[in-house]
Amino acid sequence: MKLSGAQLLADMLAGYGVSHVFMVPAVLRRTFAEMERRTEIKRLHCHGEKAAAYMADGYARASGKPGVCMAQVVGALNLAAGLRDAYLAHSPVIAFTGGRDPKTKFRKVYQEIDDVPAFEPVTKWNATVDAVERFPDMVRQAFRVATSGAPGPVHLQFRGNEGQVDQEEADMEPLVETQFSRVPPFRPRPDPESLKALLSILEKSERPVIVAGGGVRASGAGSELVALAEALSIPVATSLNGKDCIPGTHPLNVGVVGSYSRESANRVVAAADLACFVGTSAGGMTTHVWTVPKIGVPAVQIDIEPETIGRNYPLKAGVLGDAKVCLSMLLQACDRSSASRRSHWISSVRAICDEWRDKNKAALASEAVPIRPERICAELSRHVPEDAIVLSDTGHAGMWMGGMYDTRSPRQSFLRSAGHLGWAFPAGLGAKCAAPGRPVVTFTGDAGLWYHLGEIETAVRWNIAAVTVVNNNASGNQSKRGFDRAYGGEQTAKARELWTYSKVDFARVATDLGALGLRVERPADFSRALHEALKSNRPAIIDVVTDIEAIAPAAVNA
Ligand SMILES: Cc1ncc(C[n+]2csc(CCOP(=O)(O)OP(=O)(O)O)c2C)c(N)n1
Repeated sequence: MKLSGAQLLADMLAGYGVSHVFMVPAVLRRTFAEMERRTEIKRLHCHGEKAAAYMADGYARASGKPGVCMAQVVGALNLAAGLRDAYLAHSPVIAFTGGRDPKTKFRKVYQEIDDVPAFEPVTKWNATVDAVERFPDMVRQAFRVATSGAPGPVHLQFRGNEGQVDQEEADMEPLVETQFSRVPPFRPRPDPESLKALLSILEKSERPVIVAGGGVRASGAGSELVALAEALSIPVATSLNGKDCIPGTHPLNVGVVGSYSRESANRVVAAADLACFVGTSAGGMTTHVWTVPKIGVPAVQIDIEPETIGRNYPLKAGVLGDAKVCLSMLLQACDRSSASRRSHWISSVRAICDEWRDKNKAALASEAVPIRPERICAELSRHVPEDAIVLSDTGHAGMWMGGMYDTRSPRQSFLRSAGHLGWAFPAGLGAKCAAPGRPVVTFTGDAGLWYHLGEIETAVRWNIAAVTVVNNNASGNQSKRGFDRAYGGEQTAKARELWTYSKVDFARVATDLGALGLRVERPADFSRALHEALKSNRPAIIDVVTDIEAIAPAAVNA
């Protein structure tokens, strides 16, 4: 079949089920023209390449389908910067850029450097497409790598600063392997012996805890996780990335463990006599730099990546396989009568969780003005619809939402920035593109929103009806504690210049840009604003005026 690269690429992306691409022009221009002629794919041009990458990332995490973002040669590193969070979060993002032409490279071509090495640390696969005949196999490999194993970003650089290789023609077939159009394409089954060994340790333990991570959500294994925890009476802590694997309201859920966490989860994991890691790399964030649990505590681990099993904790048993398959096999084989061994443990776990709730009750219900962030989290726990996708930025936003927010239903999704401030707002727009039928509610600080404020205009232009809640304290006050320390305990007015901003009414900014802008100054008004925003079917910014002195509790209290 004689096709241009542009025609083939448009057909293949449609074949893989891509509904939106996020980019800053000008790259693959002919491909965009062919998308319009041949497909239903929406082509969203954004105000920055990093935001485009974050939108693709939010799209990918919300749907499990690869998110596609693009940039021309001079925007390539801006796009690479945006892949860093997807890489850390194991999110299947596919990035296309324009790149150097062998006919002109090394001649000081306008805007050009060798971008390829910069993609190396933020991708699972980083490759160049130099001949149009290679489009079909390279695109298939991009989807294969992005979705398989532990998912992650992929970069293809197309020849020509704008990827003009897409103009050329060849005999090509737009063959699509739909298996790789979403995560997970494979569900590897574990070795039965290794699973048996793990189960026997689990059954014998008296104070076990499961630590569930993003691998459980990627595998769609939340219900198997909950069923196993119930069958064996094992409390579940999650990483921030795995927060939606078990509803916040489930009696066995002790909360998010680690640094951006809930104190009850850290106390339970610290008191456990066995840690069972499932779909988590047990990295620094989830273990509060390998102190919760302490290294040396008996541990077992299930993961789809062989090199993750045992990397951070010496193991009594390790199992290689898909989380959903492993958990359902454990459920089938387990001896439910062993649960009685853990009744004491479950009572003390409940007491720890109740203590946390009592301790935070006042803050969660606070009527204070300016508003306390804990109250916003409590309002969100109560009023966000059961099928919503909730996103949280990092820093303080991650601490507040990791610790204080509860999902109410297995149908609710929770997506979080893996460390980059400013990720959540554009990621929320991408999530809404991926799941237009689901409510999307993003929680961010004002410093986080500032990064990609211009994307409010993108949301208005495409009527992306995501709701963004801004914890607006006119500062990046997570940094306050650190600067207090740096200044020997007391800050000067000059010191505050390092982390405070002007007071801005983001509801007004949003209104001026054509979105729905709502400002909330009193806690009692929040739920009405949230309902109005969700009902409006428009992009909405809820600007909440909060207390600059509110600092999230530290992960571990001595
Ligand atoms: C790309 C990036 N740069 C810097 C940081 C460091 N950082 C973490 S939180 C924070 C300030 C957060 O401010 P805001 O979003 O307003 O929330 P607040 O702390 O005020 O609640 C900064 C600068 C980061 N996480 N990511």
